[in-house]
Amino acid sequence: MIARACAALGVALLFVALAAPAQAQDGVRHLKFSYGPIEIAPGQNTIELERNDQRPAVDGWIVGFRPNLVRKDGSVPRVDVIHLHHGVWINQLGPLFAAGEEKTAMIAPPGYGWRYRTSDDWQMNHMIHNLTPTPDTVFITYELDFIPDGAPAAQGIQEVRTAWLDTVGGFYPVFDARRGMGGRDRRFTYPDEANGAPPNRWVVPEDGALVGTGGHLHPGGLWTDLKLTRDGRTTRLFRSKAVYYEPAGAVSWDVSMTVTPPGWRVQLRRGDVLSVSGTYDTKRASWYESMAIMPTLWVPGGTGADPFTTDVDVPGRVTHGHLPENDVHGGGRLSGLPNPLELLSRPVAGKVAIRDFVYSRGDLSSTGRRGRPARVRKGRRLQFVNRDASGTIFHTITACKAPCNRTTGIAYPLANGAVDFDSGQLGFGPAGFTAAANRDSWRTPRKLEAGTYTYFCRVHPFMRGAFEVRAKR
Ligand SMILES: [Cu+2]
Repeated sequence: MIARACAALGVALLFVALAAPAQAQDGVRHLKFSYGPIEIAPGQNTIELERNDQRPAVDGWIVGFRPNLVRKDGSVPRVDVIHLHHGVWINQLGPLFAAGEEKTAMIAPPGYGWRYRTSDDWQMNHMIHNLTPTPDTVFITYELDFIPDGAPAAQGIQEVRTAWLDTVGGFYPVFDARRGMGGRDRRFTYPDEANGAPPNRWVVPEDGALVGTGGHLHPGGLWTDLKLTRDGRTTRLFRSKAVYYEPAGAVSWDVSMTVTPPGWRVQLRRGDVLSVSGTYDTKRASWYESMAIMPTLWVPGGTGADPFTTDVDVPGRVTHGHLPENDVHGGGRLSGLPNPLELLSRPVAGKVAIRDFVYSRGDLSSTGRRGRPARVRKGRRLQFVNRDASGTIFHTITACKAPCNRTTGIAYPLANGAVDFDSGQLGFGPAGFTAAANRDSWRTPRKLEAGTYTYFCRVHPFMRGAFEVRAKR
């Protein structure tokens, strides 16, 4: 799986990692690039792949990479408005760098660099998610620390490659971490605790060294582990921890991942097997479409410490603190939305359509009869259909804890209904390449007890609704 992801470029995703800030080196240039403009459609949540000519003009070595997402005026969109799900810088069909909302910088340890040639083929894969119905225009910006061939600092530099270690593989490598999964500790580790998870291993092709790594997770994630198996023995090489600045805890993108310290060197032998796992907190909410990936710096022929005789699993460090684009946490009372538990429900004949980001019955933003919770008899199933399912607008019906009527932000609402349900992303797109469920309708679970159920759209969390299941008399 990992090998396939690396070699074939299957991959989607993220962000990442590694070691010390760029040292002041003789001849290091700081190059700024801006990819775009990217027109962001209302509510979009699609994955794009295009040629990228925003790159150095001469051959050399890349020793540092810092990503961001900005508007034309230079402002950084709030994460609760426009969200960089991922950008992947692809070189020669393999992931070179990646960025997600955690915006981890990737810095090579001193003396190492990624080889860059102007003849390389660069592509940009990105998934930018518009959480609102308002169109926008953004640019993916990135700063490269670059040493041109011929500069003194280019002397003796060692080549690193990005080994893309992914728990899932493919262009949209996700799994669900549902509330309560993972046993008594309510910590779910994928793939270890998932039935039928695909194999996740990279067989090291030649002797060499790892010189850095860091993890990518989604909200709810606690850590990723990089493990090495040799001759039937397994040891952990590094745990990349999610350090949440989010006041509500492990529930939002207000987070930074720890990466390896600059001196981290691990000797690998040909035939060693590397694997990655990701651990999520499932006490408070379900985390749908989650990820666990560890881009790792691999140096063929390199040398380092034997991980079976030296404890290389040292504490890491974060690459940034709280970012201002994560200031809107949500959960405030002044939303203007009613408490659906206090509204009279109305029977519904037929389907609940979703059109222009509104649930046609029971939407908390609707007034009058349309805003009253849709009612069904116990044992019946309420059907939803997404009429916005053009190429780019997907919606979900996802349970949230009642009354689910507080202000929207990066930490609210959560998928924490008293009973869990989730429709998947209703809409259409290439299978395995997008988040689309490839259907436009969904029905509520048959076995719901009498009561009022509240829900939101995971893609556009300002969308809220409610329905009532009423017992037969
Ligand atoms: Cu939606």
